[in-house]
Amino acid sequence: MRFDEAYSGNVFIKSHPNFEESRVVLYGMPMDWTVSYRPGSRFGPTRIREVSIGLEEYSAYLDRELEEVKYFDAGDIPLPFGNAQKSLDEIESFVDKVLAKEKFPLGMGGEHLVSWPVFKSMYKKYPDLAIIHIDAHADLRTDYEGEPLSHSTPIRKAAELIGPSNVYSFGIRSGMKEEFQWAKEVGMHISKFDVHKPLMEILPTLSGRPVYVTIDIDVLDPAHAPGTGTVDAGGITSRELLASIHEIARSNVNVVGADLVEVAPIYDVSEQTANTASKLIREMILGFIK
Ligand SMILES: [Mn+2]
Repeated sequence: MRFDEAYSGNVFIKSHPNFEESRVVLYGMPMDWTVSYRPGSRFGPTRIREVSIGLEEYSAYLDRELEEVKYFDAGDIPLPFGNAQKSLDEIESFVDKVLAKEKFPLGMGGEHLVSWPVFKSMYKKYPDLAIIHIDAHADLRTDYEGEPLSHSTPIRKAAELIGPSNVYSFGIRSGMKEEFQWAKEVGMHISKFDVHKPLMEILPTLSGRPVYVTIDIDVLDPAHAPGTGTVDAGGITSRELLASIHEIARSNVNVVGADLVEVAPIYDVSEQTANTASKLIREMILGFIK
């Protein structure tokens, strides 16, 4: 992982070769060693980059072209296989460096636990940070079979770090009864099932706030995104997710970083998940960077 030259593997379409000149740093977090169900998301970032070659450089939604935003693809952070804590520490120190350079971190997972060290890093820089979390799962467990470093715990950790009233979850349709009860007790916002409509109501209340956006691809219905570890029926369409990204882009919140996680190419038989993810990344670049 170097900042002074681009990743030698495939890079996301149109990424800029120079780190210093770039506004955004795109990076992969190829970790899937705490998942409770199907592994494979460590290969997500690579596949998202590879299929990005099929994207148009122009966004008809935002009337912008990738040429208009300089972003540097730093490649995947080299992580020690099987060592969750050390991997998370590596991610945190990487994002610390990106933020020290005043760049916008745009991460690709990997399982959702990779967002936890990013939240920590963001919160150090932005003490009034809010998090917009778009996901099928609440991710509010304290542990999974006794293990607190699990892909089912990152939002609980985030809520405990930045305060539950600063975390806003959307699209949630799966979790333990206790997770929903805990959110209610501590005053954390959870919108069940839908994303776009509740987002439109919440966004004005976050006006001017620094906001980190974390998107788990499994918020999409398995019909739209089968290539993920923990599929869950009854999700939203890719059209609603795109509209939600655009709603955030058009709002007055100050998006300071974002990620897209849990793309697992081995379950993605016709590659619609990776192709969708790559379009989502394009829209995040063009929408979140003013
Ligand atoms: Mn998740």
